[in-house]
Amino acid sequence: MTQESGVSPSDEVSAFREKVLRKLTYSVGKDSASASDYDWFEAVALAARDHIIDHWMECTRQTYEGGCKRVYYLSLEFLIGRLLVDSLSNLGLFEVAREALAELDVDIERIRLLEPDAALGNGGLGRLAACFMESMATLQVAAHGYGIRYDHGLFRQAIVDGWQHEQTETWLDFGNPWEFERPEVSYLIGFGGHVTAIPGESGGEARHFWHWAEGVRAIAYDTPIVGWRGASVNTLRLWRARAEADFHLERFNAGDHIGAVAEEAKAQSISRVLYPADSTEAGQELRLRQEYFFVAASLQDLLRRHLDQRGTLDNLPDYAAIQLNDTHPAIAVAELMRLLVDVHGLQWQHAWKLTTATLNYTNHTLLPEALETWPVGLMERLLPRHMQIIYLINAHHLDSLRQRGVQDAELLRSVSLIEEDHGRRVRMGNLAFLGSSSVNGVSALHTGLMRKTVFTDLHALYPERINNKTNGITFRRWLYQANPHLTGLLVSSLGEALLDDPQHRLRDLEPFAEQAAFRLQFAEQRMANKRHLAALIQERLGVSVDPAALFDVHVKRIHEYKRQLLNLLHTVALYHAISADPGGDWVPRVKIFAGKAAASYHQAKLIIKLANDIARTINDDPTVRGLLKVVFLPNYNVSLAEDIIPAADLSEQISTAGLEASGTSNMKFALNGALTIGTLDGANVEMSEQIGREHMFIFGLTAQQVEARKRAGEFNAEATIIGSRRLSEVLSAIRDGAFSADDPGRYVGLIDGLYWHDTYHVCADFEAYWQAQLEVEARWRDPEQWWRSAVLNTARTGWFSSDRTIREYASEIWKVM
Ligand code: T68
Repeated sequence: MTQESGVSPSDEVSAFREKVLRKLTYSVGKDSASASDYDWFEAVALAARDHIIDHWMECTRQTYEGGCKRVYYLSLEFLIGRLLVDSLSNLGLFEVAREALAELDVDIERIRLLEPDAALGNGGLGRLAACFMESMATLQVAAHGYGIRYDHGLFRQAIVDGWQHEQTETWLDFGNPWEFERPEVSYLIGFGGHVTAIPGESGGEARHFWHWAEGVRAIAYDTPIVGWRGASVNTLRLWRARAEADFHLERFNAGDHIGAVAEEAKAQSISRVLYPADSTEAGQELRLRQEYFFVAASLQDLLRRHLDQRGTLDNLPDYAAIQLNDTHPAIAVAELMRLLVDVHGLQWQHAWKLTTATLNYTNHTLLPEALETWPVGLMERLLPRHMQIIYLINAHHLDSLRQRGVQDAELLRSVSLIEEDHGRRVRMGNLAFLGSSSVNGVSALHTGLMRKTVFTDLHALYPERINNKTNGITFRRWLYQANPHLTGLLVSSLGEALLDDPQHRLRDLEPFAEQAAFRLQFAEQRMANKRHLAALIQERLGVSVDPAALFDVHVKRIHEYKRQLLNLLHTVALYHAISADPGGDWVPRVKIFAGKAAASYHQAKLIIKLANDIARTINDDPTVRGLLKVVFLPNYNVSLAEDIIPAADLSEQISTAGLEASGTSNMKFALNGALTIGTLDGANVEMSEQIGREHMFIFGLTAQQVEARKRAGEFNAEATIIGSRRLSEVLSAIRDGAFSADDPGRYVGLIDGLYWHDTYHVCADFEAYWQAQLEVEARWRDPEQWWRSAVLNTARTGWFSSDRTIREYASEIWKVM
């Protein structure tokens, strides 16, 4: 778990102990006799924070004095999880803290669990941002993360009678020991109103003035992010929305008490919750407000910092690189132009050069429903000046193409910033593309598809712009902290140096895969994790599972394209097979599911219910004799992932090929020694190149084959179903209510949908998946081969370190290395 494996020097331990006691007394206001576990947690966090602050100030000073270029990572999501062990471990203080607390009769393993997860993200995109922040601090890339300090992060998922219920998440209820409120760092962000212009002198450019109608204050909250061995400390600056005091006080004084409060509530709603449902018009508007709010505050903040230090904006791109995490901050293109032209008086062309040289954009999805567009009417109402700027960018863009001889009306339509077909809308992807010097995808396959599909025409016009940066994960959290057992084994085999350069040194593990004694130790370490997970399953669900069984794990957001349904069909097929031959030589398996569905995504919520229905039926069926168990663990989050992933034997990465941009849990599982069953989708493709296909279970249609079927309109699965007795029986059982006696019709629509329009090719891939699962069982029956593959998975996953990814961003996009 930490780099200090031996005993900690006793003076360090006693110094830390004293520090914790001081924090407990003077910051928490408790004495050790009356302190609750949470009080202890807070005291330890504050003690750790002191250590970080020393490094933090030093780093900030060095960056300032060194005058180096800074990276700004703009993201509407940072899925951080807990920070206590992360911070202590990166500071080399975890063992010190453990011993210091033990002397005080406090168990660090117990108090660490009291820290709530900072769940300011939905899934992979937000977790990637958190991994990147840690890697940037480790690699001493001077970086600021910018986002929103949501009062409520992603909802807490409760499973009631098998159905998902969303509950408000309250991570700030007991305060947040990691953050610093900076009331002095605040900006006024405008919305609405109108624009006036005065003509430029002697034919020059006109000057525009945006008279916004409503002002919301953005207040900074800073969290220090410490890198491995305290290498450097960067800042995550999150904005909280507050009503502008003068605004509502005037109304209040004028007697409009309700109006004044409403004003305040409206302003504060901007940072109230992560991603409000966007299916209603009101929700959409709030989302756009969030996007503009944090972009405007962040850009003002970084321009102020730049001007303080350089006195001019002319060299902005030499000292600042901004990365837009998906299109959510894409309004930055128009806002930076507005700040440069309207506020700082730069000429349009000059401003455009600076903007495009400073901004870069990462795309995370090609799913049409996830590509952001905003109604022109809404933009005009909320951000009237930005809409003008977007029109002007578009006019320059289309003019320059015509000048280059592009006449094709169809092409011009497709690369325009405005979509004309379904009511006029602003295409944020195109805006981000045009406003950036680099546009990247997150895996080789995904980047290739970006060029061929969503951005095909823009790519033809700007062939240099799209590039690939395959995702990565931070090994500090996902190996050292999540899996101390395995980390200990790796360190004792490869030496301490592994911890400083796992990306390259893990390869040295390869020869160990051939040693029976090592494979045994490897399996034993993982068995400890499996016992821990089994206990957690027992505690949370009351289901007992055998740690010796094959732990087959499918955890991620619930989405049709991720195909949890395909796994459930396999589960039922296996159940049928076991029931038909209960005395057969079956591989005992535990199917473990977890994940949240968007509150408004009915089909995904139905799939959760189906998983729970299937789990209940199978777990209660005595003929199965425990050979197959199914569990759905509620409230999947970063902390639960840290418990589940190190205990998995089989990692399910079975999305419809071409639809998962990258995936990152696939990397976490492989690093921890699980074998992957997966399609050739996202980063699975590169994983199979690194790890070797023979150490994974690759099956199913390729992205090309999926595309060909789509083009041919092959969505009707009837023939496929008729051709597979196994599949037919599974579908009939589910459809006819075998798992839903209380409501036999519950799954009729779901199953009929598969027959007539199998959008995600679940049926088409079913037989191949079944065969791949048979291979899994064959390998599992041969422990020598299984554990050999497992060790090689760990040994060959080094390339998926987010340190590697960040080095690529730093040298090729940001030019800071
Ligand atoms: C994920 N995207 C990709 N989106 O699905 C995954 N989207 O393949 C990839 O590994 C990961 O990004 C990192 O690159 C997301 O997580 C969102 O969370 C999201 C949120 C709001 C709107 C759209």
